Amino acid sequence: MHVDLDAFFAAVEEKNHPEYKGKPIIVGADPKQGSGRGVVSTCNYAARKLGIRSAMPISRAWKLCPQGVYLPVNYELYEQVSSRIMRILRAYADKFEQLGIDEAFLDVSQTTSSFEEAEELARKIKSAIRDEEGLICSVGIGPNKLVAKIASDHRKPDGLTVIREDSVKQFLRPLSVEKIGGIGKKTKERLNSMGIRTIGDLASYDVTRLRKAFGSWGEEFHRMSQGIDESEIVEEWVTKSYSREHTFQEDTSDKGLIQSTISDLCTDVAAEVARNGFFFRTVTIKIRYEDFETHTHSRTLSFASANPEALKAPAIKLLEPFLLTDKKVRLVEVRASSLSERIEQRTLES
Ligand code: TTP
Ligand code: MG
Repeated sequence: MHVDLDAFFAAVEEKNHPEYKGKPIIVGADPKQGSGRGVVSTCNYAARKLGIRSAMPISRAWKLCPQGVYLPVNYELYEQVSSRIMRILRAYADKFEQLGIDEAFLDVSQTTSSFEEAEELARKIKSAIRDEEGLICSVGIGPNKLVAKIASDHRKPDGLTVIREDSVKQFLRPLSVEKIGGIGKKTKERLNSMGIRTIGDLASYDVTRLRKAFGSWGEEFHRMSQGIDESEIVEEWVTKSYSREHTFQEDTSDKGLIQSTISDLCTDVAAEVARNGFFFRTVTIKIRYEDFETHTHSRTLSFASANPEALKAPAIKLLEPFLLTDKKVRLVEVRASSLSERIEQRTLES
């Protein structure tokens, strides 16, 4: 199950200020009567009706709707509301993974025994968020994370979309390729220039040609276009682990810098693991974009190690898909977990 709040920042403002109800609310940079720089973070659905969207220049939003309510981003407030919502959601999940400030994956495959039961649970979750926080969310339910996330976005606001295994292909076929997480604007344009517009186009495209164009990502795109996704829900760091994070001085899209930062963090983390007498098996990276969307991805090795290279190689690989977007990166983190105590190697003589 994937849960995503509707018009999150704007909805929090609307709830705190009943006097704004029904008006277009735009959260983001100061419009300064039309001469402001910067962009729209988000806006409510009344503003979306007028054509305003996230990431649009604020000056353009002003042109479309000078009579709207313009508010600065109060990130601290949204984060407080977010953490209360995440606490509510977590209680319904067997396994829980927060993805961004307003979205999370819930593994409910143990708690529920059918898609009908999962749907019923989703209704309960929607009511709980409405009753306790006065906010509306959309929920997607599917056989895996990929499908659930696309489904939650399908009928916003206040959506509830259930996609069973046997209707995955039919559901995905007509959708634009950019609905697939990891396919950003640039990749979408390259796909379009190859005549690939819908997920259906991608699914029926020759995989060898995709591989030539995008390397191993071509194969991954092809798998995703068929609704295949075996990635697991990554629980927050519950087990003991060692980690280091780095916030860039300025948000960056310099891939070389991001990779070398990850590599340096790996060196430090591996050294700390070794110093404390442990081996690690699980490597996790976290990446936060300029808009605070945050992703974590892990891989568990088949062997335990304290070697920095054993951390670096998978960390760099896990990072790759997150560098395909146009968004700038704010923060990266490397974590080593699934620790085991290091047993000193005995020599033959001893
Ligand atoms: P989203 O879930 O993408 O957007 P949303 O919740 O505003 O609207 P929707 O109903 O379509 O889900 O992002 C969550 C919050 O992240 C959003 O409220 C504001 C912030 N954000 C930005 O600051 N910049 C952006 O470009 C986007 C997309 C979101
Ligand atoms: Mg949202």
